[in-house]
Amino acid sequence: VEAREAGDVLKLVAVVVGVLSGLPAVGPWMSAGPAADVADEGRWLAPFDGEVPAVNMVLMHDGSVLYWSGVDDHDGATVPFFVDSPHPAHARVVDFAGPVAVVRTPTPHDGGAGDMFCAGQTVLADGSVLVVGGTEYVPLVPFTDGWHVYGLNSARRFDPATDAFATQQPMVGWRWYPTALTLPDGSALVASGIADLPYPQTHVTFQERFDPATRTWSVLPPGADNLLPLYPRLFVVPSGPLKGDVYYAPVGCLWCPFGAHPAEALWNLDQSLDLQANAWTIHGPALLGARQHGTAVPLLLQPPAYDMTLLTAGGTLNRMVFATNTAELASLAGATPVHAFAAPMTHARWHHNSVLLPTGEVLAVGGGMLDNVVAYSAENPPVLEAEVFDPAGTDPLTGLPGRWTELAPMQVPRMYHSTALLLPDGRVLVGGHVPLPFIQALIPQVTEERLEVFEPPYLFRGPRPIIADAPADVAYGAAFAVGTPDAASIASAVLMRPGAVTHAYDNEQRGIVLTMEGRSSDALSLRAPPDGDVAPPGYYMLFLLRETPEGPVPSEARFVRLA
Ligand SMILES: [Cu+2]
Repeated sequence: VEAREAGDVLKLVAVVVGVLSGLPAVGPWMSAGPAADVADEGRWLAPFDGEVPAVNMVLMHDGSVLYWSGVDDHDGATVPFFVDSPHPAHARVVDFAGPVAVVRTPTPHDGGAGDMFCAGQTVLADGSVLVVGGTEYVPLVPFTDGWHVYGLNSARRFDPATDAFATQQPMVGWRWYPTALTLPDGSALVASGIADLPYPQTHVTFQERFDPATRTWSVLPPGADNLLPLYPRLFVVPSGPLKGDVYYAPVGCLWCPFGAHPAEALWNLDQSLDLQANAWTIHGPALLGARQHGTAVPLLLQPPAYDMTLLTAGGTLNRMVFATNTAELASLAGATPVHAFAAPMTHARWHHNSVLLPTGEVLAVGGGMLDNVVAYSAENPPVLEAEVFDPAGTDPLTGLPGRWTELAPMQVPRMYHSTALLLPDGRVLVGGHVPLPFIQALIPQVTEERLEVFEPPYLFRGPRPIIADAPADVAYGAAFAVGTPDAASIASAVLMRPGAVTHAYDNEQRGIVLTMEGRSSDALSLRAPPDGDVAPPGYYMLFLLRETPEGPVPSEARFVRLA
C-alpha cells in the first residue's frame, strides 16, 4: 500500500511537471506531425505490425532482422507482462528483401531454452546469434515478500541459414540483464546479470566466455571478477595502451539491485578489463557520473590510428526520475580515458536508442523525459522527435563539440524496452516498448508490437552510389577492390558492424573507415582494418559514401565477412 501511495505521489509530480512545462495532458503524440522537409528532417514510414514487441533486435548478414520479446510458458506460469498482446510473444524475423516487409516465425518460436525476455545477445563470427540469460517467471506481485525475478543460465544460438534456434550448453551464471560482447578472438564474453532480483548478493560478479568452436563456456579467472551494473555498456578498445581491453562506459541499468551494494559507487568510473592479465583497472569518473539507461556509442574509427571516442548521452543522473539531455565524449586513445562535455541533446531522454550511421553521425530516437519505470503517467510524454549528432559540428549555444539537429517525429512512443538499428539499405528500424505490468495496472498503455522505419536525410540528397562488386570475404589488413561506377565521386568507404540491441544498448555497434589506396574509373582499392581489436571478426556492412553539397550520401551496403 505504501508503494502504491509512493507511485501516486510520483504520478502527481509527473502531472505538475507536465503542467509547468506547458505539455498537453493527453496524447497528441499519437497523431502524425506536420509535413516535413524530408531532405532536412528525414521521414518515418507508416508503422507496421511486427506481431511481438521487439525488446531485442539483431541484424543478420542476410539483411533480415531477428527480434523477440520472450515471455514463454515453460513452467505454465501466468505471465503478467504483455497483458494486452494478441499474439504469443516470442521471436520473429522481419525480412526486407521484397517490396513489403515480411514477418515470419523462426523455429522454435521461443528460442527453445528458457524465456528470452531481458536476455543478452551478440553476433558471432559465423553470423549466428548467441542469446544468453533471460527471465524465469514467478508471480510478479510488487512490493510483497513474494516479489522475485529469477535470471536464467540458458544459451541459444540462432542460425539465419536454417532460420532456427539451437539450445547450447547453459552458462555457469544465472543472468537476468546480462551483456554479451564478441571479442577480438571471436569468442563471446558475458558479464553481469542477476540471479534473483531484488537480492543484490545474487548479482553475478564473474565473467564467462563462449567458445564458438567447442560451443562451451569457461569462467574467467577470479581477477576478472567485478560487480558491474546490469546491462553494462562494454566495448572492445581498438587502439592505444588499452588496445584489446574491454572498456566499461559508466552507463547501464543502475536501479538494480536497488543501491544495496557498496561497489555500486564504482559504477560512476571508467573501468577496463585486460583479457590477458584478467585484471580490471579503475580509471577516473565520467564527468556527470553514471547514466541510468542512457546510450553509449563509439564514433567511427578512423585510420591509421583507429582511436575510439565514445558518445554517451541521456539517461538519468544520480538515479533521478528525470532524464538528462547532457552528453559526453570519452576518448579511449590513451592509458586513461579522457572525458569532455559534448553538445547537449535537443531533448532530455532516457530509454532512447542511439544508432551510429555510415556518415559518422549518431541518430537518437525515442525515449522519454521521465522515468517510466517508477513514474510513468499519461502526463509523461515520450520524446517523439528524432535528432542526429554531427561530431564535426559545434553547438551554437554552448560552443561544445558536436551538433544535434532535430529530425522528424516518430509516430509510436518508444521508451522502456525499445530498440533501433541500422539496416543495410541505410534506413533505421525502430521497435519495441514494453512498460512494466504494475505500471500498466496504474495507467493503461500499450505493449508496442509495431515496427517503424526511419529514412534519414541522407537518403534525400540525390542518387546513391552503387556497389557493383565486392568480395564476400576479406582478411585483416588485406587490400581488396570494390567495383563501383561512381568511383570518381566516392569520398569514403566504411564497414558497419550489424547491430544487436536491447535496453538502449547496442553492444555490437561499431563502424570503421577504410583506408582508400587508389581508384580507377570503375573500382576502388581499399585496405581492411588490421585486426580484431579494431574490428572483431564477423560480418560487416560495406558502405560507399559520395559527397554532395548537402552532405554525404551512402550506398546500399554489401555484406563482407572479415576474418
Ligand atoms: Cu527489461
